[in-house]
Amino acid sequence: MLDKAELTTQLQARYKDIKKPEVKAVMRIQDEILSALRDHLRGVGFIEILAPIIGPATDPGIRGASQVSFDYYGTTYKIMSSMILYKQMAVNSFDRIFALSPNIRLEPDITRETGRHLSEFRQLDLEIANATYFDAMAIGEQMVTKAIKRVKINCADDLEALGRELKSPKPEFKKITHHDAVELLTEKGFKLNQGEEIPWEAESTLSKSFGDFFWIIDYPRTARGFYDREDEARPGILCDFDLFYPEGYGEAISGGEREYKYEKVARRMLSTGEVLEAYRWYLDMLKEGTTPSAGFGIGVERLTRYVCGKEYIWDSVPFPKVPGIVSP
Ligand code: ASN
Repeated sequence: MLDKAELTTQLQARYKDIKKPEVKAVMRIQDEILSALRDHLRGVGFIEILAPIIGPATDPGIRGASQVSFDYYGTTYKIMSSMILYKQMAVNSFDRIFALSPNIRLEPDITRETGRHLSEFRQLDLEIANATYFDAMAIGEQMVTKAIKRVKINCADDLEALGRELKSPKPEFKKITHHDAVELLTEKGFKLNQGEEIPWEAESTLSKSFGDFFWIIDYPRTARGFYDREDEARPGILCDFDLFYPEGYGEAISGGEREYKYEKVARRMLSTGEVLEAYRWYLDMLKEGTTPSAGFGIGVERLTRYVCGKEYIWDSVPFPKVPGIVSP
């Protein structure tokens, strides 16, 4: 990997690199991926809505990254770290919605070394009214499988130019619980705790050891945001999931069933030190009664990186914003 100074020099001259055939091939593939995802979702009854970019509150569950706040006519506003709260609002209007959501997360400098973090990225975020997390996972695997199929057909030349031999995923993908994933990784020598998120290196190791996409389900409450629903029959366990790429590419999708009861959300928020007043419109909505839902987001640049077989995520986006680096 280039060091910080070299990468800065490279990224500051993006106006040169963007003309390169390899960069153009990635952008054409990205266009195909976006069209395929949209076509698939419209075909199964979703409508596309416009994502919010700013608002009084945003997603706090962003694994150590910082949010960006700014003054909005005398009120503190946030740039969306994810539009999760708004998705829960949108399912009161339509049963199946999706949006291409731009997100800002100021990731720690060190995450540059993972090759899979950007401080500005987009996720295709969707939400389904009255659905279970298994319904959402089924949509996720069909959608990813379709997109890869279309890229293989319509972008065969670009894939070849990039030297990428892209395997066709074979749903249904294997599902393992967070509990079993931690045990498996402990056997491989990782020092992990059951109540925590799985660190990136461990995720990559798991992702290398599976031959195809796979799901980790049922994360512990202590590892996730207040919006993932806790299973009443299994206290401490959430009805949620992540999808992982094979070949060591790590996380693809993150989502779950949503907590929609005011008292539960307020209790979870208070337990992690959130100030309820900051989430006023959201809590007012829950108090009034909101539609239960499940959904997820899939990082567009990470999907592009996997499909194109790129080592670094900054080679999977036209205008990369890499943690710690100042560039166009
Ligand atoms: N988009 C994710 C979801 O739907 C949330 C996130 O990005 N943290 O669950």
